[in-house]
Amino acid sequence: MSLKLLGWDDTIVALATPPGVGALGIIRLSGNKAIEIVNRIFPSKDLLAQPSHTLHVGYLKQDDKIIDEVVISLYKNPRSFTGEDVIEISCHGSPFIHQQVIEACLNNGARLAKPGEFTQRAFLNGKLDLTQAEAVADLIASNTEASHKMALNNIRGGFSFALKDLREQLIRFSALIELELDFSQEDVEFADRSQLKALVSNAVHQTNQLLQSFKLGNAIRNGVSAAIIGKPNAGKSTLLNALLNEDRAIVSEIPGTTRDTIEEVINIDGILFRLIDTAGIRNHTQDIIESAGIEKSLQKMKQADVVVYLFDVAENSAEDMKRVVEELKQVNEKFLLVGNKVDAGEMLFIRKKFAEVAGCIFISAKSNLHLEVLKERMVDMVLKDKAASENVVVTNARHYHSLLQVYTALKDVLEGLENKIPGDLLALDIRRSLQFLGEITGEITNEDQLDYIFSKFCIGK
Ligand SMILES: Nc1nc2c(ncn2[C@@H]2O[C@H](COP(=O)(O)OP(=O)(O)OP(=O)(O)O)[C@@H](O)[C@H]2O)c(=O)[nH]1
Ligand SMILES: [Mg+2]
Repeated sequence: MSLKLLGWDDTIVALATPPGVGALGIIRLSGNKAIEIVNRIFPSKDLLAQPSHTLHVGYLKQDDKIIDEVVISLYKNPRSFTGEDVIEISCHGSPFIHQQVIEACLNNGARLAKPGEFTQRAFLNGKLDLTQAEAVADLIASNTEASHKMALNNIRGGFSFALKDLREQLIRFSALIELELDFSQEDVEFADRSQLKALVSNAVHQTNQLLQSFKLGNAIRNGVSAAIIGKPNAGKSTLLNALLNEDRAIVSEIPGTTRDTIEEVINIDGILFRLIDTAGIRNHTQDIIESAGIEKSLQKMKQADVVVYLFDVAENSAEDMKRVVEELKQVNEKFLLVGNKVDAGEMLFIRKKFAEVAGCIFISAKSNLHLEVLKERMVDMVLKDKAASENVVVTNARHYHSLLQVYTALKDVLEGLENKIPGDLLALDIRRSLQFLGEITGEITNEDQLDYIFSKFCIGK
């Protein structure tokens, strides 16, 4: 279908900055009439005669009425974000002015952009691949330093790079196999089967790492749940308050103070943790379903990404803690053992007491002691998967599902190689994995998929 039929030869306009009052607002136009349209409402200069990548100060006028004094940035195709002629009008940040400027553009032949249409044009003009385009959406949505960094890395092509590498390896493999098919009468083998096997195992390994990184990507994007678990009076609510720096949960010396779970979000080193304070759990299994609150605590402990098990260092022995470790391992492998109330005892003595319990950290929630160590360990726990993924992180559910299919197809290839299946069947499985890889980077797409992806953007992007 031609771009014209799709409406791609229109010139589009939208507010590119958040709506509302601000110091500045930017209105963006893209399309082959962008310069002409703005030229009609910008009498100070002939914009059509100006070179690309230039700035122009002057008044915007509609019917001889001044709208605002503005700065115009001019980009000529193909050296622009969308690959088309692009004009950005920086005006003062009042919604009234924005509306007037956009209306003036509409009156002179532009139309309002659909959500994500600027980025979609950039993609269609080969300025971005699909993973990079999606990273633009992530970048806009990112609200922590870590997710911001990750989205930027994707825009620069970090993820695409890893996929391209994988694709090249596969294409090489499939070329050798297809070559064999051409000579099927002669019954020759160009592709050294053991070499091929090594290549595919490597690709399976790489895909698996990318899949693993999704968990981390998700954690950075959506936050990590951290359940604070422990016996009544261990100081769980005190810890929640200390980490939040506010008196959120009720603290008292009466065991069983917290009856229901309380959730609050904090940002540690750019990762959002959803802290969950729970009702205290009595340690012995026979009275474990003591109340609905405890039942809920256990539920939270199972579901949590990280379990912070808090215990009172004076009230528990090393033997108690070893038992707890065994029980925790059954429920959720990802736990931190945290001894609380060290302010009430002698640090040296406490360390010695729990020397046999591996990986314990000691804090005082009430006196704010060693909370930094705890935070560090919580972050470490989340980032543990990261080492394996070599910094390339899959953050997008669509990529994850395509990668999963690549992984399955590659496993089929490997199995085929082991069972010495004929080359034409092998070639089919390879092509299948190449197809799924192509879907991620946008080399193979269908229109529905594109519309879906870009509709999730906001207008002006
Ligand atoms: N000395 C000392 N006391 C603490 C510390 N942390 C908590 N406490 C005290 O321990 C008591 C229980 O604290 P909470 O935070 O209510 O304990 P919890 O684990 O939430 O208890 P439940 O909600 O009943 O399960 C309170 O009197 C706190 O002041 C600490 O680090 N040192
Ligand atoms: Mg409590």
